[in-house]
Amino acid sequence: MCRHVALWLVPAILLVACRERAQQPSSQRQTETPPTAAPADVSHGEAPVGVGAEPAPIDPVAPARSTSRLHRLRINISHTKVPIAAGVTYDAWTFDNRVPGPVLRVTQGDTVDFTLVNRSPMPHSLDFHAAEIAPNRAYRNLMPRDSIHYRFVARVPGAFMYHCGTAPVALHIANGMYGAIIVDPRQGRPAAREFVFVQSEFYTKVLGDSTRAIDWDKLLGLAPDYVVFNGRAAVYAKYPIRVQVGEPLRMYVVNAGPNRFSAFHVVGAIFDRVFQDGSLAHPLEGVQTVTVPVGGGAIFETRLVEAGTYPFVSHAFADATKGAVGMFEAQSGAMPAGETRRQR
Ligand SMILES: [Cu+2]
Repeated sequence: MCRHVALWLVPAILLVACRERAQQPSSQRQTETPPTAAPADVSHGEAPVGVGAEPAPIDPVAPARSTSRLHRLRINISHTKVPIAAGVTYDAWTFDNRVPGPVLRVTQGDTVDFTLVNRSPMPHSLDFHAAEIAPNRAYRNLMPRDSIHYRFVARVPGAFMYHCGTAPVALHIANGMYGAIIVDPRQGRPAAREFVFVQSEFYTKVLGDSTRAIDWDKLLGLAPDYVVFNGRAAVYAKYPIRVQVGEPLRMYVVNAGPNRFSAFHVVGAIFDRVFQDGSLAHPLEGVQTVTVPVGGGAIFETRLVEAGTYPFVSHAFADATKGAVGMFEAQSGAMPAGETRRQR
C-alpha cells in the first residue's frame, strides 16, 4: 500500500515543482542549482528533501474548544506577501497576515463579540457564514483605517467559511481573504485528533520582482495555477501529518474556492461519518469521497487501519496535481505528546 501510494504521488509532486520552475522569470532560473533527478531527492517518494529554508506550514491542528460563552475576537486586515508553493511568494490580501486567516472556534449558542480593523490601503469587509445577521450592517465595506464592531450568536454548529465580501468578491477571495470558523455542538463531539483544512485556489502572474499577483483572466477562465490546502501547494505532502494507527481522526474541511469544488478523499480510508456543513442531522456513513462546495464545509471522521502514508486529496485530480494533496503518516505505538508533523 505504502509503496503504491508513494509511486502514485511522485508525478504529481514533480509536476507541481516543474510548473513552479517554468513560471519563474528566466533571470531567476539561471541562478538556480539544477534539480537532481527523481527519485534520488525524493523521500519515500512523496516529498522532495534538501530544499532551502522556507516558512513552516500552517499548523493543521484544530484549536482547542473553548469553555467561554463570550468570545472577543479581533481580526486585522493587511496586505502582505505569503508563500503559496515552494519558492513562490504571492502578493496577498489577508486576515491577520496569513492565508487562510486564523481558525476561529466557538460553541453553539456562544456570543461572538467581533471587531474588524482595516489596516490596508483599500476597502475590505468580512462575511461570517456562521452568523445570522443583516449583511448591510455587519458586512459593509471598511475604508482604510476604519473598523467595525458587532455581536452575533453562533446558533448552528458546523464548519463554516468566512471571507471578504467586497466586490468583486472573486478577486478578494482569490487574493487570500478567507478562513474557517468551527461552531461545536453544545454537547460536543466524541474525542478525536482534529485537523482543519481550508481548500482554495491561486491564479497568478509573475511580477517584476519575481513574486506573484492575481491574474484576473485566469480567475475568470477557472484556470488556477495552484489548488491548495491551508494556503500552500502540497505542503502536507512535504511535511506529513503524524497520527496513530486506529485513533479517531476528525477533519474540518472548508472550501474557500473561489471556483473549484472539492472532492475530499483520504486514500486508503473510508469515512465512518461525514457531516455535511457540519450539520448533526443525517450524517453520511461509510462513504469514500464527498463534495465540499465552494463556500461550504464538511466534517469528516475516519481511522487509519495500519501504519503507512495516506494521501488526502481533492479527487478532482487536476486540482490534486496543482497542489490539493497532503499526507497522513500513521504510526503504531506511542507518539511524543503534541507532535503532529514530521520535523526535518
Ligand atoms: Cu477584501
